[in-house]
Order: sequence, then structure tokens, then C-alpha cells
Amino acid sequence: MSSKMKFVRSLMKTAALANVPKHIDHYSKFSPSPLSMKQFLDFGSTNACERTSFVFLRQELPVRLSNIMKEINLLPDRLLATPSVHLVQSWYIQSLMEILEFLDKNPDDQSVLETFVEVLEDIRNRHNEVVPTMAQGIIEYKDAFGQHDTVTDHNIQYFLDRFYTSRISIRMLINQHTLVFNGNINPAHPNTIGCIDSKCDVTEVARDAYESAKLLCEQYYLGAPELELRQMNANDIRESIHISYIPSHLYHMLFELFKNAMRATIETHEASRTLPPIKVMVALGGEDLSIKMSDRGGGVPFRKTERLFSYMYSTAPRPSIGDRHRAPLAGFGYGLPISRLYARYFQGDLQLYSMEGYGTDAVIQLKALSTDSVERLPVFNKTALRHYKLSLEADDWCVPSKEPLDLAIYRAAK
Ligand code: W6P
Repeated sequence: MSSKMKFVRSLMKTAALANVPKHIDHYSKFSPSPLSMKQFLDFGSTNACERTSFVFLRQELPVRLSNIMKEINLLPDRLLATPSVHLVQSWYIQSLMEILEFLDKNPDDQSVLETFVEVLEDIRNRHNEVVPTMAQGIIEYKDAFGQHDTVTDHNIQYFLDRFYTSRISIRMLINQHTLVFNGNINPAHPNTIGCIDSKCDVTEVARDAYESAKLLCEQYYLGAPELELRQMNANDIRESIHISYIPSHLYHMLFELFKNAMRATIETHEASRTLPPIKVMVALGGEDLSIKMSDRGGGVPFRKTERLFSYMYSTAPRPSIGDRHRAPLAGFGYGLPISRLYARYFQGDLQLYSMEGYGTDAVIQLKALSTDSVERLPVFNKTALRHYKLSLEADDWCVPSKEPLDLAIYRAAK
């Protein structure tokens, strides 16, 4: 390339960059369009039309990107100013610009469709390290501005839940498009369309997740608790349990729960020769698929259960080298909060019920019907804006006083 051409290119790039805020303003005015599991499956089956998918995504991806980019801008200045958050922000800007390039392209041109797939794959790779990079941003923030105040804790929790949900959804759209239109039909799994399995075998995924957690557990401790797996398919008691779901999401959640349950079990039974098993119950009803995982790992005080889902707390104590024996198996990082986001992403949930002194039940709720499994997506609007702005107000519940109440002052007043 001639130097003159390079110069022209760089001018064009600067011009494109200057227009980014306008594009973000424009696209963030649209609400994201949540897709149902059924719509995802339709995109990838009989009427699989790459052109339709392309036309949808070149609008929908900028909408989802812009909605969340608006919220990044509302982060506390001191967090927004960290190098890590800047880096993440630059990835979003770059990716948005690359998709906007396709606005004036012809959807009937096969080469346009092919380039689009390549660009999507590049975008997906660019954003691979978003979670650890944001975590680094939180560490930088905490190092500079002290440990936790409840306001920023709440703000960061609110933002990251929405930000990571948005990210999960964008990667889902990209994965479906690139997998379905790269001519990849997986002969080993005829029921899979992209990353969705229309007959996801829940107990099989649970066993896989258990086996991986067990291997990890055995590397750091002398053993691992056994698994007791039961199921109840109320629709047909002879049939095993299948739903339309993303096996990788389910695996991620179960693997995380198994690691936590194993660690708790082993650490509270160190002295004894036997380990109580981890019991998993899978139940399928008319609308719900529920998975309960019970451990007898001594439980967590109720006061502390919320912390297990807190980004601010889980970013706090970096496992020290001397503590390496307990570090790798669960308890640090964003495993639990992000698992809950996976469950909520298709209208499910993940909850913990702990009994201190005994053990913990972790329950995953999923929608059994593909018509109920609809993406749950954040939208940037006035309500979201209020969450970032009004946080400095006083709490509307009394602060319990630690001082004994001096009733004498009331007697004196009489
Ligand atoms: C615990 C703490 C925990 C978190 C998640 C799942 C299971 C468990 N067990 O003691």
C-alpha cells in the first residue's frame, strides 16, 4: 500500500471513529429483540436462510452492543478510567464499527455473507478475555480506592450482571450464525443446531460435569465425594429427561456447583474417613425442569450467601501461593454469579439454600418448554439510568444500632 493510501485510510478510520457516538446513540434507542429457543432452532433448520440471518444480525448486533455501551459509559468515573475498562471499551467500539461496515452491502452477494461470518468470528475472538479483563479493572479500582463501599458494590453488581448477560446473548447470536452457516452439521449429534441441543440429556450433562469436577478435586485432595443421581420425569416416568437447551451453558452451571459442593464437603469432613455423597435430583414437570444439588459440606451462614454471587467480593482475596492447595477448586472468580446469569438468560434461575452447620442445596430452575425459553435481555432506558444515578440516597430501612437503647431519656421526658 502506498503511503498516500495509508494516509487516506487512517483519515477514514478517524472519521469512522468520530461517528461512533452517533451510531451508539442511534442504535441504543432500539430495544434488543429477545429470541425464543424455537426461533433459534428455526434459524438453523429447514428454512435456514443465511441472508435472513445476516439482515437480522447487522441490525440486532449493533442494537445489543450500543445498549450496553451506553451503560459502560455510566460506570463510576474511577472505574471507567482504569486501563482494563478502557481496553474492553475499545473492543466494543472496534466490533461495532466492523459490523456497521455491512450496512451498505448487498445481502444477495454470497461473498458478503462469507466475509460477514469471518468478521463475526474475529469479533468473538477479540472479546474472549472480557471477563478476566473486567475483573482486572475491579482489582485496579479496589487497589486505588479502598475495599468495598455498598454503593459501588451495588452499582458494579447491577452493571456486571447486565453486561455479562448482554455478552452471553451476543456470543449466542454469533455462535449460532457462524456454526449454522459454516456448513457444520454434526453427524454425531443430529439434534444439535449450532450450540443448541433440541434433546439435551440433562442427567448426561450432570454426569459429565461431575466427572470433570471429580478429576479436578482428586488432584488437590485425596478423594472426591460420590455422586447420587436421581430423576423424576413426571410426564413419562419411563423416559429420561430431555429439553431444548445449550449443553455448554448447563455444563458450566453444574460444573461450578459440583466444584463448590465438593470443596465444602471435603473441607468439613477432613477429619473423618468417609465423605457424604453429593445428591442430585433432576425433575421434569409440565413447565419446569429443576435440578437440585445437595451437599453436606457444613453450609454457609445466611448473612454470607449473597456474597457468593458478588463480583466485588469474589474479586477480593486473590488466592495466595501458600494457599494453593485450596485455590483451584472453586470459591474464587466469577463462577457462581455467571452461572446464575446463564440460568436466567433463558428465563430460569439459580439459587442457594444453605443450612449453616449442615449443608447446602443449590437449585437450578429451567424452562422445560422451548416456547417459554426466551432470552432475558437488559435494555438501556430511564429505569436503567436511574439505577446508576440515584444510588447515593439514604436507605429506606433503619440501620440496626449496636448501642443498647437508653430508656431513661423517655422517663425523664415524662
Ligand atoms: C457450599 C457453598 C456452595 C456454593 C455453591 C454450591 C454449593 C455450595 N456448598 O458450602
